[in-house]
Order: sequence, then C-alpha cells, then structure tokens
Amino acid sequence: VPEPVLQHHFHMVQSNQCCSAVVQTINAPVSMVWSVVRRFDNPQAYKHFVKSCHVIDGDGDVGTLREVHVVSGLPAASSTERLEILDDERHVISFSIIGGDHRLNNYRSVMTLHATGTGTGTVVVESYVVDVPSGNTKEETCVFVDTIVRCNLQSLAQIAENMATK
Ligand code: A8S
Repeated sequence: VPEPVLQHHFHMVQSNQCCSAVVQTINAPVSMVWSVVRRFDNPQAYKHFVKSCHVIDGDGDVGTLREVHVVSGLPAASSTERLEILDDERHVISFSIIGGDHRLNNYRSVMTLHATGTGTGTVVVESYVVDVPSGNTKEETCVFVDTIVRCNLQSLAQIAENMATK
C-alpha cells in the first residue's frame, strides 16, 4: 500500500475513544467498487441499515452534508454526516458524523481501495475512530461498530461482484 494512502488509516485516538479497521476482499475491479462507494448521496446502495438518505447541502464534493435515517431495531434513528475526503485518483473516501440521534459521537471513518495483485480484485480497508459512549467499554463499542462496518462491506462485495459478472 502506498504510504500516502496508508497514512489515512492512522487516526489520532483520545483516551475516551476507540479505533479499529475492517478489511474485505472483493472479486471485482477497483473502478467498479469505487463507482458504488464514491456516491455520498446514495449510501443505501450498499448499506442495508440505511432506510433513507437526503443531501442537506453540497453537490457530492468534500463538505457535502447528508442526513441518514436507519432502519428500526437499532439504538439510533438518524445521523448527520459530512464528506471529508473524496479522492478519485487514490480511491480514498472519508466521512464524519456531526450530529443525529444515536450514540456514536465524533465518529470518523476512512475507506481506501487497493487493487489485488492480478488487478481483477479489490481489497477494501475501512478504519474508524469514535467516542466510547458512557456506560460502554471500548471493546463493546468496537464490537458494535465492527459489526455494522463488516455488514456494509460484505454487502458491498455482493453488489460489486454482481456488477462484475454482467
Ligand atoms: C457507516 C457506519 C456506521 C453507521 C452507524 C458505524 C449508524 O448508521 C447505525 C447505527 C447506529 O447506532 C449509529 O458507514 C448510526 O454508516 C447503522 C446511526 C450512525
């Protein structure tokens, strides 16, 4: 992994925060995976917990704000999110959570895509940092967030692999 890209996954983590990363291999080229994840206005394309998403401000570039509503059954209803990085050349996307009705304060995630050796596949790395909610441990928080991120990346793999076979 080129060093400037790797750098994005080194987060400043405070003592009240936790940080982790999830890796997913996808049998589809980077360009195809990127076409799905770069659409900040359309997270529901692969995030199954998202019920709806509305862009509040911006045109899909850095600084764009979206409001996401999640399906019922979660300890959350909505989330206001800001696009922090969108690098079409290096395939880096990052967003932060700036508000909403949920327990994940100061969440920030970075996703990078990497071509596999043969170039026919993609390795996705998604790392995040978040405040540990009061009443929870770091471990509980990481288990909760890792589960959501892993679900999202597995669903992303299915969608991109489907596109690749067409
Ligand atoms: C993402 C990652 C996360 C989303 C979390 C962690 C969330 O949308 C869900 C449940 C919550 O409790 C918090 O890439 C929040 O979307 C599914 C509403 C933010």
